[in-house]
Amino acid sequence: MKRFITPLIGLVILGFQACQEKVSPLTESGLIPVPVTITNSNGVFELVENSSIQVIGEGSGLSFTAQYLAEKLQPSTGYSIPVGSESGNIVLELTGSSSSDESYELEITDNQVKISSPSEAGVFYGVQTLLQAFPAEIFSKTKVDTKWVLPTGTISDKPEYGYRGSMLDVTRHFLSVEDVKHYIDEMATLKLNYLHLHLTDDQGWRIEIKSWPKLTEIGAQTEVGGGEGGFYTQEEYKDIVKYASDRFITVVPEVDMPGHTNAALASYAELNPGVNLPDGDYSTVNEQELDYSMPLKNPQAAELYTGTKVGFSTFSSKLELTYQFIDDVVREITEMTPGPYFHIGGDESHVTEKDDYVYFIERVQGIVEKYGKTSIGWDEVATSNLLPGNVAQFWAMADNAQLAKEQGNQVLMSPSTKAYLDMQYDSLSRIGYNWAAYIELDSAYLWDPATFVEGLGKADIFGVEAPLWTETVTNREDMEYLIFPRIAAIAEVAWAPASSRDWVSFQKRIALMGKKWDVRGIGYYKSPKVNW
Ligand code: TNX
Repeated sequence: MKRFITPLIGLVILGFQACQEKVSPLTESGLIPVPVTITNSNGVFELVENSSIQVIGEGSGLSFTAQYLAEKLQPSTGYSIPVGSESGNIVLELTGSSSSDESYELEITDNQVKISSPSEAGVFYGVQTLLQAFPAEIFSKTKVDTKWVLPTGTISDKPEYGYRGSMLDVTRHFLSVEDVKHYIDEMATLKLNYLHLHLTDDQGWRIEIKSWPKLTEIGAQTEVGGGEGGFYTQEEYKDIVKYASDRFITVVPEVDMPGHTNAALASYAELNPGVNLPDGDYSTVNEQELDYSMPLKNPQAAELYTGTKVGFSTFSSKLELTYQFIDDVVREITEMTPGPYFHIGGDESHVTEKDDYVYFIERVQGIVEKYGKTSIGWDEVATSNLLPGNVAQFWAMADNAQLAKEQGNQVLMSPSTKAYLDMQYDSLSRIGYNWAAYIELDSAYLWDPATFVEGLGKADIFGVEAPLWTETVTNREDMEYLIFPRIAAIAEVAWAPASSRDWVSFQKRIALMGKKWDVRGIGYYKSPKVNW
Protein backbone atom coordinates (compact mmCIF):
# COMPACT_ATOMS: atom_id res chain seq x y z
CA MET A 1 0.00 0.00 0.00
CA LYS A 2 2.74 2.38 1.10
CA ARG A 3 4.33 1.72 -2.29
CA PHE A 4 1.38 3.48 -3.97
CA ILE A 5 0.68 6.18 -1.42
CA THR A 6 4.13 7.75 -1.33
CA PRO A 7 4.33 8.43 -5.07
CA LEU A 8 0.72 9.57 -5.00
CA ILE A 9 1.47 12.12 -2.31
CA GLY A 10 4.49 13.18 -4.32
CA LEU A 11 2.35 13.75 -7.38
CA VAL A 12 -0.18 15.77 -5.41
CA ILE A 13 2.60 17.94 -3.97
CA LEU A 14 4.12 18.41 -7.40
CA GLY A 15 0.73 19.30 -8.88
CA PHE A 16 0.10 21.74 -6.08
CA GLN A 17 3.51 23.35 -6.57
CA ALA A 18 2.94 23.63 -10.33
CA CYS A 19 -0.33 25.35 -9.65
CA GLN A 20 1.24 27.60 -7.02
CA GLU A 21 4.13 28.49 -9.32
CA LYS A 22 1.77 29.82 -11.92
CA VAL A 23 0.17 32.31 -9.57
CA SER A 24 2.69 34.50 -7.90
CA PRO A 25 1.27 36.87 -5.29
CA LEU A 26 -0.35 40.13 -6.31
CA THR A 27 2.68 42.08 -5.06
CA GLU A 28 4.80 40.17 -7.61
CA SER A 29 2.59 40.60 -10.63
CA GLY A 30 4.59 43.48 -12.04
CA LEU A 31 2.08 46.30 -11.73
CA ILE A 32 3.13 49.64 -13.27
CA PRO A 33 2.54 52.25 -11.99
CA VAL A 34 2.92 50.67 -8.58
CA PRO A 35 -0.33 50.89 -6.59
CA VAL A 36 -0.35 52.73 -3.26
CA THR A 37 -1.20 49.61 -1.23
CA ILE A 38 -1.32 45.94 -2.21
CA THR A 39 -2.26 43.18 0.22
CA ASN A 40 -1.77 39.55 -0.75
CA SER A 41 -4.05 36.76 0.35
CA ASN A 42 -3.51 33.10 -0.41
CA GLY A 43 -6.17 32.21 -2.90
CA VAL A 44 -6.62 32.06 -6.64
CA PHE A 45 -9.38 33.47 -8.84
CA GLU A 46 -9.91 31.77 -12.16
CA LEU A 47 -11.53 33.41 -15.17
CA VAL A 48 -13.62 30.76 -16.90
CA GLU A 49 -15.79 30.33 -19.94
CA ASN A 50 -18.97 31.39 -18.16
CA SER A 51 -17.51 34.34 -16.24
CA SER A 52 -19.47 37.54 -16.62
CA ILE A 53 -19.08 41.25 -15.96
CA GLN A 54 -21.60 42.98 -13.73
CA VAL A 55 -21.89 46.75 -13.92
CA ILE A 56 -23.26 48.60 -10.90
CA GLY A 57 -24.03 52.26 -11.55
CA GLU A 58 -24.87 54.39 -14.54
CA GLY A 59 -22.73 56.16 -17.08
CA SER A 60 -21.51 55.84 -20.63
CA GLY A 61 -17.90 55.75 -19.40
CA LEU A 62 -18.71 52.86 -17.13
CA SER A 63 -20.40 50.91 -19.91
CA PHE A 64 -17.45 51.66 -22.18
CA THR A 65 -15.04 50.36 -19.55
CA ALA A 66 -16.98 47.14 -19.07
CA GLN A 67 -17.07 46.54 -22.83
CA TYR A 68 -13.37 47.43 -23.09
CA LEU A 69 -12.54 44.80 -20.48
CA ALA A 70 -14.64 42.15 -22.21
CA GLU A 71 -12.95 42.99 -25.54
CA LYS A 72 -9.45 42.86 -24.05
CA LEU A 73 -10.14 39.44 -22.55
CA GLN A 74 -11.70 37.95 -25.68
CA PRO A 75 -8.85 37.19 -28.13
CA SER A 76 -6.54 35.32 -25.74
CA THR A 77 -9.15 33.46 -23.69
CA GLY A 78 -11.60 32.87 -26.52
CA TYR A 79 -14.40 33.69 -24.04
CA SER A 80 -17.21 36.02 -25.03
CA ILE A 81 -17.77 37.49 -21.60
CA PRO A 82 -21.20 39.06 -21.26
CA VAL A 83 -21.66 42.49 -19.69
CA GLY A 84 -24.85 43.24 -17.76
CA SER A 85 -26.43 44.36 -14.55
CA GLU A 86 -27.15 40.85 -13.25
CA SER A 87 -24.75 39.29 -10.79
CA GLY A 88 -21.40 38.41 -12.28
CA ASN A 89 -18.05 37.31 -10.95
CA ILE A 90 -16.30 40.46 -12.24
CA VAL A 91 -17.99 43.48 -10.72
CA LEU A 92 -17.39 47.07 -11.81
CA GLU A 93 -19.00 49.47 -9.42
CA LEU A 94 -19.30 53.24 -9.62
CA THR A 95 -19.71 54.34 -6.03
CA GLY A 96 -20.14 58.08 -6.58
CA SER A 97 -20.46 60.79 -9.15
CA SER A 98 -17.10 62.49 -8.85
CA SER A 99 -14.99 62.96 -11.94
CA SER A 100 -11.93 64.26 -10.12
CA ASP A 101 -11.45 61.45 -7.61
CA GLU A 102 -9.44 58.95 -9.61
CA SER A 103 -8.94 56.50 -6.74
CA TYR A 104 -10.11 52.90 -7.01
CA GLU A 105 -10.21 49.68 -5.04
CA LEU A 106 -9.59 46.26 -6.52
CA GLU A 107 -10.55 43.24 -4.50
CA ILE A 108 -9.82 39.76 -5.79
CA THR A 109 -11.22 36.78 -3.89
CA ASP A 110 -11.51 33.12 -4.89
CA ASN A 111 -14.95 33.74 -6.36
CA GLN A 112 -15.03 37.34 -7.43
CA VAL A 113 -13.12 40.32 -8.78
CA LYS A 114 -14.50 43.66 -7.74
CA ILE A 115 -13.39 47.10 -8.87
CA SER A 116 -14.98 50.13 -7.30
CA SER A 117 -14.38 53.86 -7.60
CA PRO A 118 -16.22 57.15 -7.13
CA SER A 119 -15.35 58.01 -10.77
CA GLU A 120 -15.60 56.27 -14.12
CA ALA A 121 -11.91 57.03 -14.66
CA GLY A 122 -11.08 55.22 -11.41
CA VAL A 123 -12.98 52.13 -12.58
CA PHE A 124 -11.01 52.27 -15.85
CA TYR A 125 -7.72 52.41 -13.92
CA GLY A 126 -8.85 49.46 -11.82
CA VAL A 127 -9.43 47.56 -15.07
CA GLN A 128 -5.90 48.41 -16.24
CA THR A 129 -4.48 47.07 -12.99
CA LEU A 130 -6.60 43.95 -13.30
CA LEU A 131 -5.37 43.24 -16.83
CA GLN A 132 -1.76 43.62 -15.70
CA ALA A 133 -2.32 41.11 -12.88
CA PHE A 134 -3.22 38.29 -15.31
CA PRO A 135 -0.53 36.10 -16.88
CA ALA A 136 1.19 38.02 -19.72
CA GLU A 137 -0.53 35.79 -22.33
CA ILE A 138 -3.81 37.56 -21.55
CA PHE A 139 -2.60 40.18 -24.05
CA SER A 140 -2.21 37.64 -26.86
CA LYS A 141 -4.08 38.48 -30.04
CA THR A 142 -4.81 34.79 -30.59
CA LYS A 143 -6.30 32.13 -28.31
CA VAL A 144 -3.95 30.62 -25.75
CA ASP A 145 -4.67 27.37 -23.94
CA THR A 146 -3.91 28.10 -20.32
CA LYS A 147 -5.59 28.71 -16.97
CA TRP A 148 -6.51 32.39 -16.58
CA VAL A 149 -5.69 32.77 -12.94
CA LEU A 150 -5.23 35.78 -10.70
CA PRO A 151 -3.71 35.89 -7.23
CA THR A 152 -6.20 37.02 -4.59
CA GLY A 153 -5.68 40.16 -2.55
CA THR A 154 -6.69 43.78 -2.40
CA ILE A 155 -5.39 46.98 -3.93
CA SER A 156 -6.20 50.49 -2.88
CA ASP A 157 -4.84 53.09 -5.23
CA LYS A 158 -4.89 56.74 -6.23
CA PRO A 159 -2.64 59.04 -8.24
CA GLU A 160 -0.22 61.55 -6.78
CA TYR A 161 -0.73 64.04 -9.62
CA GLY A 162 -3.98 64.83 -11.41
CA TYR A 163 -2.17 65.70 -14.66
CA ARG A 164 -0.16 62.77 -16.01
CA GLY A 165 0.66 63.47 -19.60
CA SER A 166 2.62 62.67 -22.67
CA MET A 167 3.26 64.94 -25.63
CA LEU A 168 3.40 63.74 -29.20
CA ASP A 169 5.04 65.96 -31.82
CA VAL A 170 3.15 65.27 -35.04
CA THR A 171 4.84 68.15 -36.88
CA ARG A 172 8.46 67.17 -37.43
CA HIS A 173 7.25 63.89 -38.85
CA PHE A 174 3.56 63.52 -39.42
CA LEU A 175 2.01 60.53 -37.66
CA SER A 176 -1.15 58.86 -38.90
CA VAL A 177 -4.42 58.78 -36.95
CA GLU A 178 -3.78 55.06 -36.38
CA ASP A 179 -0.38 55.77 -34.85
CA VAL A 180 -1.86 58.42 -32.57
CA LYS A 181 -4.54 55.96 -31.46
CA HIS A 182 -1.86 53.39 -30.77
CA TYR A 183 -0.08 55.96 -28.62
CA ILE A 184 -3.35 56.66 -26.79
CA ASP A 185 -3.91 52.94 -26.19
CA GLU A 186 -0.49 52.65 -24.62
CA MET A 187 -0.94 55.75 -22.49
CA ALA A 188 -4.18 54.28 -21.18
CA THR A 189 -2.46 51.11 -19.97
CA LEU A 190 -0.18 53.28 -17.81
CA LYS A 191 -2.97 55.46 -16.39
CA LEU A 192 -1.74 58.57 -18.22
CA ASN A 193 -4.63 60.99 -18.68
CA TYR A 194 -3.49 63.95 -20.86
CA LEU A 195 -2.31 63.76 -24.47
CA HIS A 196 -0.61 66.99 -25.51
CA LEU A 197 -0.58 67.17 -29.32
CA HIS A 198 2.12 69.46 -30.72
CA LEU A 199 0.17 70.38 -33.85
CA THR A 200 2.16 73.19 -35.47
CA ASP A 201 5.83 74.00 -35.93
CA ASP A 202 8.31 75.33 -38.47
CA GLN A 203 8.23 72.09 -40.43
CA GLY A 204 4.48 71.62 -40.71
CA TRP A 205 0.97 72.72 -39.82
CA ARG A 206 -1.03 69.58 -39.00
CA ILE A 207 -4.58 70.64 -38.26
CA GLU A 208 -7.22 71.82 -40.72
CA ILE A 209 -8.39 75.38 -40.04
CA LYS A 210 -11.38 76.12 -42.24
CA SER A 211 -11.03 79.91 -42.13
CA TRP A 212 -7.35 79.74 -43.15
CA PRO A 213 -7.24 76.83 -45.65
CA LYS A 214 -3.74 77.46 -46.98
CA LEU A 215 -2.31 76.36 -43.63
CA THR A 216 -2.90 72.81 -44.73
CA GLU A 217 -2.91 73.32 -48.52
CA ILE A 218 0.63 74.66 -48.23
CA GLY A 219 1.92 74.45 -44.67
CA ALA A 220 1.16 70.76 -44.13
CA GLN A 221 2.82 69.51 -47.30
CA THR A 222 6.23 68.62 -45.98
CA GLU A 223 8.17 67.49 -42.91
CA VAL A 224 11.73 67.04 -41.63
CA GLY A 225 13.84 65.46 -44.36
CA GLY A 226 11.41 66.53 -47.13
CA GLY A 227 8.78 63.79 -46.79
CA GLU A 228 5.21 64.45 -47.79
CA GLY A 229 3.92 65.57 -44.39
CA GLY A 230 0.18 65.54 -43.81
CA PHE A 231 -2.50 66.89 -41.54
CA TYR A 232 -5.63 65.91 -39.64
CA THR A 233 -8.94 67.05 -41.06
CA GLN A 234 -11.26 68.45 -38.43
CA GLU A 235 -13.22 65.19 -38.55
CA GLU A 236 -10.04 63.20 -37.92
CA TYR A 237 -9.04 65.46 -35.06
CA LYS A 238 -12.47 65.05 -33.47
CA ASP A 239 -12.12 61.30 -33.89
CA ILE A 240 -8.77 61.38 -32.04
CA VAL A 241 -10.25 63.52 -29.26
CA LYS A 242 -13.16 61.10 -28.86
CA TYR A 243 -10.95 58.02 -28.96
CA ALA A 244 -8.79 59.53 -26.23
CA SER A 245 -11.71 60.70 -24.12
CA ASP A 246 -13.30 57.24 -24.21
CA ARG A 247 -10.06 56.09 -22.57
CA PHE A 248 -10.18 58.92 -20.01
CA ILE A 249 -7.48 60.88 -21.79
CA THR A 250 -7.95 64.60 -22.42
CA VAL A 251 -6.35 66.10 -25.52
CA VAL A 252 -4.37 69.32 -25.04
CA PRO A 253 -3.84 70.92 -28.48
CA GLU A 254 -0.74 73.05 -28.97
CA VAL A 255 -0.27 75.83 -31.50
CA ASP A 256 3.33 76.85 -30.96
CA MET A 257 3.90 80.63 -31.25
CA PRO A 258 5.24 83.29 -31.76
CA GLY A 259 8.34 81.25 -32.75
CA HIS A 260 8.17 77.83 -34.44
CA THR A 261 5.75 79.34 -36.96
CA ASN A 262 7.48 78.96 -40.31
CA ALA A 263 4.79 76.66 -41.73
CA ALA A 264 2.12 79.31 -41.11
CA LEU A 265 4.41 82.03 -42.48
CA ALA A 266 4.99 79.94 -45.61
CA SER A 267 1.23 79.55 -46.05
CA TYR A 268 0.25 83.21 -45.66
CA ALA A 269 2.61 85.90 -46.88
CA GLU A 270 0.61 88.60 -45.09
CA LEU A 271 1.45 87.17 -41.67
CA ASN A 272 5.15 87.77 -42.16
CA PRO A 273 6.71 90.49 -40.03
CA GLY A 274 8.08 93.58 -41.66
CA VAL A 275 7.53 97.24 -42.22
CA ASN A 276 6.50 99.40 -45.17
CA LEU A 277 9.27 101.93 -45.74
CA PRO A 278 8.14 105.41 -46.70
CA ASP A 279 8.44 106.40 -50.34
CA GLY A 280 11.38 108.46 -51.43
CA ASP A 281 14.48 109.03 -49.37
CA TYR A 282 14.05 107.10 -46.15
CA SER A 283 17.65 107.13 -45.06
CA THR A 284 16.83 109.72 -42.44
CA VAL A 285 13.71 107.97 -41.06
CA ASN A 286 13.79 107.41 -37.32
CA GLU A 287 13.53 103.69 -36.52
CA GLN A 288 11.08 104.46 -33.68
CA GLU A 289 8.60 105.99 -36.12
CA LEU A 290 8.27 102.95 -38.33
CA ASP A 291 4.83 101.37 -38.11
CA TYR A 292 5.02 97.58 -37.89
CA SER A 293 1.28 97.26 -37.25
CA MET A 294 0.31 97.83 -40.91
CA PRO A 295 0.07 94.93 -43.37
CA LEU A 296 2.99 94.80 -45.80
CA LYS A 297 2.27 96.15 -49.29
CA ASN A 298 4.32 93.44 -50.93
CA PRO A 299 4.39 90.60 -48.43
CA GLN A 300 6.66 87.63 -49.14
CA ALA A 301 5.78 84.18 -47.90
CA ALA A 302 8.49 82.25 -46.07
CA GLU A 303 9.87 79.12 -47.77
CA LEU A 304 8.71 75.73 -46.53
CA TYR A 305 11.29 74.29 -44.14
CA THR A 306 12.46 70.70 -43.76
CA GLY A 307 15.49 71.12 -41.49
CA THR A 308 15.76 70.69 -37.73
CA LYS A 309 17.37 73.91 -36.51
CA VAL A 310 15.03 75.94 -34.33
CA GLY A 311 14.44 79.54 -33.28
CA PHE A 312 14.49 81.44 -36.60
CA SER A 313 10.81 82.20 -37.18
CA THR A 314 8.38 84.57 -35.51
CA PHE A 315 4.92 85.98 -35.90
CA SER A 316 4.73 89.75 -35.91
CA SER A 317 3.71 90.86 -32.46
CA LYS A 318 2.67 94.32 -33.64
CA LEU A 319 0.57 93.31 -36.64
CA GLU A 320 -3.17 93.26 -35.88
CA LEU A 321 -3.72 90.53 -38.47
CA THR A 322 -1.64 88.21 -36.29
CA TYR A 323 -4.26 88.33 -33.56
CA GLN A 324 -7.19 87.93 -35.96
CA PHE A 325 -5.44 84.85 -37.27
CA ILE A 326 -4.79 83.46 -33.79
CA ASP A 327 -8.36 84.20 -32.75
CA ASP A 328 -9.67 82.14 -35.66
CA VAL A 329 -7.27 79.29 -35.01
CA VAL A 330 -7.97 79.17 -31.28
CA ARG A 331 -11.73 79.39 -31.90
CA GLU A 332 -11.80 76.55 -34.42
CA ILE A 333 -9.59 74.28 -32.34
CA THR A 334 -11.29 74.96 -29.01
CA GLU A 335 -14.68 74.28 -30.60
CA MET A 336 -13.46 70.74 -31.26
CA THR A 337 -11.68 70.29 -27.93
CA PRO A 338 -13.76 69.58 -24.83
CA GLY A 339 -10.76 69.60 -22.45
CA PRO A 340 -9.96 72.69 -20.37
CA TYR A 341 -6.47 73.44 -21.71
CA PHE A 342 -4.97 75.08 -24.79
CA HIS A 343 -1.18 75.05 -25.22
CA ILE A 344 0.26 78.24 -26.72
CA GLY A 345 3.87 77.07 -27.07
CA GLY A 346 6.02 80.11 -26.46
CA ASP A 347 9.40 78.33 -26.54
CA GLU A 348 12.60 79.33 -28.31
CA SER A 349 11.31 82.56 -29.84
CA HIS A 350 14.89 83.66 -30.42
CA VAL A 351 14.10 86.26 -33.07
CA THR A 352 11.19 87.91 -31.24
CA GLU A 353 12.13 91.10 -29.36
CA LYS A 354 11.72 90.65 -25.62
CA ASP A 355 8.99 93.34 -25.30
CA ASP A 356 7.17 91.98 -28.31
CA TYR A 357 7.31 88.49 -26.84
CA VAL A 358 5.79 89.60 -23.53
CA TYR A 359 3.06 91.59 -25.28
CA PHE A 360 2.32 88.68 -27.59
CA ILE A 361 2.02 86.05 -24.84
CA GLU A 362 -0.20 88.25 -22.72
CA ARG A 363 -2.50 88.98 -25.63
CA VAL A 364 -2.71 85.36 -26.75
CA GLN A 365 -3.51 84.23 -23.21
CA GLY A 366 -6.45 86.64 -23.39
CA ILE A 367 -7.69 85.04 -26.61
CA VAL A 368 -7.49 81.58 -25.07
CA GLU A 369 -9.33 82.80 -21.99
CA LYS A 370 -12.02 84.36 -24.19
CA TYR A 371 -12.72 80.89 -25.61
CA GLY A 372 -13.07 79.48 -22.13
CA LYS A 373 -9.76 77.64 -21.89
CA THR A 374 -6.73 77.78 -19.62
CA SER A 375 -3.34 78.36 -21.27
CA ILE A 376 -0.34 76.16 -20.85
CA GLY A 377 2.96 77.38 -22.29
CA TRP A 378 6.59 76.26 -22.32
CA ASP A 379 8.52 77.72 -19.37
CA GLU A 380 9.57 80.91 -21.23
CA VAL A 381 5.98 82.17 -20.96
CA ALA A 382 6.62 82.84 -17.26
CA THR A 383 8.69 85.88 -18.32
CA SER A 384 5.29 87.46 -19.12
CA ASN A 385 2.41 88.11 -16.75
CA LEU A 386 0.55 84.85 -16.53
CA LEU A 387 -3.19 84.84 -16.01
CA PRO A 388 -4.28 83.15 -12.79
CA GLY A 389 -4.46 79.38 -13.20
CA ASN A 390 -2.30 79.32 -16.32
CA VAL A 391 0.46 76.75 -16.32
CA ALA A 392 4.17 76.97 -17.22
CA GLN A 393 5.68 73.77 -18.57
CA PHE A 394 9.22 73.42 -17.24
CA TRP A 395 11.57 71.89 -19.78
CA ALA A 396 14.86 73.76 -19.40
CA MET A 397 15.02 76.91 -17.30
CA ALA A 398 14.65 76.66 -13.52
CA ASP A 399 14.54 80.47 -13.38
CA ASN A 400 11.39 80.45 -15.48
CA ALA A 401 9.76 77.82 -13.26
CA GLN A 402 10.52 80.03 -10.27
CA LEU A 403 9.07 83.06 -12.05
CA ALA A 404 5.84 81.10 -12.52
CA LYS A 405 5.77 80.19 -8.84
CA GLU A 406 6.38 83.81 -7.83
CA GLN A 407 3.33 84.76 -9.86
CA GLY A 408 1.28 82.13 -8.04
CA ASN A 409 1.10 79.80 -11.04
CA GLN A 410 1.79 76.09 -11.14
CA VAL A 411 4.43 74.26 -13.13
CA LEU A 412 4.03 71.20 -15.33
CA MET A 413 7.20 69.12 -15.01
CA SER A 414 8.89 67.95 -18.21
CA PRO A 415 12.59 68.29 -17.44
CA SER A 416 14.45 67.60 -20.68
CA THR A 417 17.16 65.73 -18.76
CA LYS A 418 14.64 63.21 -17.38
CA ALA A 419 11.31 63.24 -19.18
CA TYR A 420 12.29 63.87 -22.82
CA LEU A 421 11.50 60.67 -24.66
CA ASP A 422 13.44 61.83 -27.74
CA MET A 423 16.76 61.76 -25.90
CA GLN A 424 19.07 58.85 -26.67
CA TYR A 425 19.47 56.17 -24.01
CA ASP A 426 23.21 56.17 -24.56
CA SER A 427 25.70 56.96 -27.30
CA LEU A 428 24.74 53.80 -29.18
CA SER A 429 21.03 54.54 -29.49
CA ARG A 430 20.09 54.30 -33.17
CA ILE A 431 17.89 57.44 -33.10
CA GLY A 432 17.25 60.34 -30.76
CA TYR A 433 19.04 63.48 -29.65
CA ASN A 434 21.38 64.04 -26.74
CA TRP A 435 21.49 67.82 -26.34
CA ALA A 436 19.85 67.59 -22.91
CA ALA A 437 21.29 64.26 -21.73
CA TYR A 438 21.51 60.57 -22.37
CA ILE A 439 18.52 59.22 -20.50
CA GLU A 440 18.86 55.58 -19.47
CA LEU A 441 15.86 53.91 -17.86
CA ASP A 442 17.14 54.43 -14.32
CA SER A 443 17.67 58.13 -14.97
CA ALA A 444 14.12 58.51 -16.32
CA TYR A 445 12.87 56.81 -13.14
CA LEU A 446 15.05 58.33 -10.44
CA TRP A 447 13.77 61.85 -9.91
CA ASP A 448 11.04 63.54 -7.97
CA PRO A 449 8.88 66.22 -9.59
CA ALA A 450 8.23 67.81 -6.20
CA THR A 451 11.91 68.50 -5.45
CA PHE A 452 13.48 68.72 -8.91
CA VAL A 453 13.51 72.51 -9.25
CA GLU A 454 15.02 74.40 -6.35
CA GLY A 455 12.46 76.53 -4.57
CA LEU A 456 9.48 74.57 -5.88
CA GLY A 457 7.54 72.10 -3.74
CA LYS A 458 4.70 69.64 -4.22
CA ALA A 459 2.04 72.38 -4.09
CA ASP A 460 3.69 74.18 -7.02
CA ILE A 461 3.56 71.17 -9.27
CA PHE A 462 0.66 70.85 -11.68
CA GLY A 463 1.70 67.45 -12.95
CA VAL A 464 4.21 65.53 -15.04
CA GLU A 465 4.49 65.15 -18.81
CA ALA A 466 6.83 63.16 -21.05
CA PRO A 467 7.26 64.72 -24.52
CA LEU A 468 8.19 62.79 -27.65
CA TRP A 469 9.71 65.15 -30.21
CA THR A 470 9.92 63.52 -33.61
CA GLU A 471 12.84 65.00 -35.55
CA THR A 472 14.41 61.50 -35.55
CA VAL A 473 11.18 59.50 -35.39
CA THR A 474 9.75 58.51 -38.76
CA ASN A 475 7.42 55.61 -38.00
CA ARG A 476 5.77 53.51 -35.30
CA GLU A 477 8.82 51.34 -34.75
CA ASP A 478 10.93 54.43 -33.98
CA MET A 479 8.22 55.74 -31.71
CA GLU A 480 8.05 52.51 -29.71
CA TYR A 481 11.83 52.27 -29.45
CA LEU A 482 12.09 55.70 -27.82
CA ILE A 483 9.01 55.60 -25.61
CA PHE A 484 9.28 52.06 -24.21
CA PRO A 485 10.30 51.43 -21.50
CA ARG A 486 10.85 55.05 -20.38
CA ILE A 487 7.21 56.14 -20.60
CA ALA A 488 6.41 53.50 -17.98
CA ALA A 489 9.03 55.03 -15.67
CA ILE A 490 7.56 58.51 -16.09
CA ALA A 491 4.03 57.16 -15.62
CA GLU A 492 5.11 55.77 -12.27
CA VAL A 493 6.83 59.04 -11.30
CA ALA A 494 3.52 60.81 -12.03
CA TRP A 495 1.22 58.28 -10.37
CA ALA A 496 3.03 56.95 -7.33
CA PRO A 497 4.14 58.99 -4.32
CA ALA A 498 7.92 59.24 -3.82
CA SER A 499 7.60 56.99 -0.76
CA SER A 500 6.30 54.07 -2.89
CA ARG A 501 8.81 54.37 -5.69
CA ASP A 502 11.76 52.02 -5.64
CA TRP A 503 14.19 51.40 -8.48
CA VAL A 504 14.97 47.79 -7.54
CA SER A 505 11.28 46.96 -7.43
CA PHE A 506 10.74 48.81 -10.72
CA GLN A 507 13.57 46.85 -12.37
CA LYS A 508 11.73 43.60 -11.57
CA ARG A 509 8.33 44.90 -12.55
CA ILE A 510 9.47 46.41 -15.85
CA ALA A 511 10.92 43.01 -16.84
CA LEU A 512 7.44 41.52 -16.36
CA MET A 513 6.00 44.44 -18.33
CA GLY A 514 8.48 43.56 -21.10
CA LYS A 515 6.91 40.08 -21.32
CA LYS A 516 3.49 41.72 -21.77
CA TRP A 517 4.91 44.00 -24.50
CA ASP A 518 6.45 40.93 -26.17
CA VAL A 519 3.09 39.20 -26.24
CA ARG A 520 1.49 42.30 -27.74
CA GLY A 521 4.19 42.74 -30.37
CA ILE A 522 5.43 46.06 -29.00
CA GLY A 523 9.04 46.92 -29.67
CA TYR A 524 11.02 48.38 -26.79
CA TYR A 525 14.58 49.25 -25.88
CA LYS A 526 16.12 46.38 -23.95
CA SER A 527 17.87 48.50 -21.38
CA PRO A 528 20.97 46.78 -19.96
CA LYS A 529 19.79 47.99 -16.56
CA VAL A 530 17.07 45.33 -16.59
CA ASN A 531 17.21 41.55 -16.49
CA TRP A 532 14.57 41.08 -19.23
C1 TNX B 1 13.55 71.67 -27.96
S1 TNX B 1 11.61 71.51 -25.81
C2 TNX B 1 12.31 72.07 -28.40
C3 TNX B 1 11.70 71.36 -29.56
C4 TNX B 1 12.62 70.33 -30.12
C5 TNX B 1 13.30 69.58 -29.00
C6 TNX B 1 14.16 68.46 -29.47
C7 TNX B 1 11.04 72.69 -26.54
C8 TNX B 1 10.04 73.44 -25.81
N1 TNX B 1 11.50 72.97 -27.75
O1 TNX B 1 11.35 72.29 -30.54
O2 TNX B 1 11.88 69.46 -30.90
O3 TNX B 1 14.08 70.50 -28.29
O4 TNX B 1 14.65 67.70 -28.41
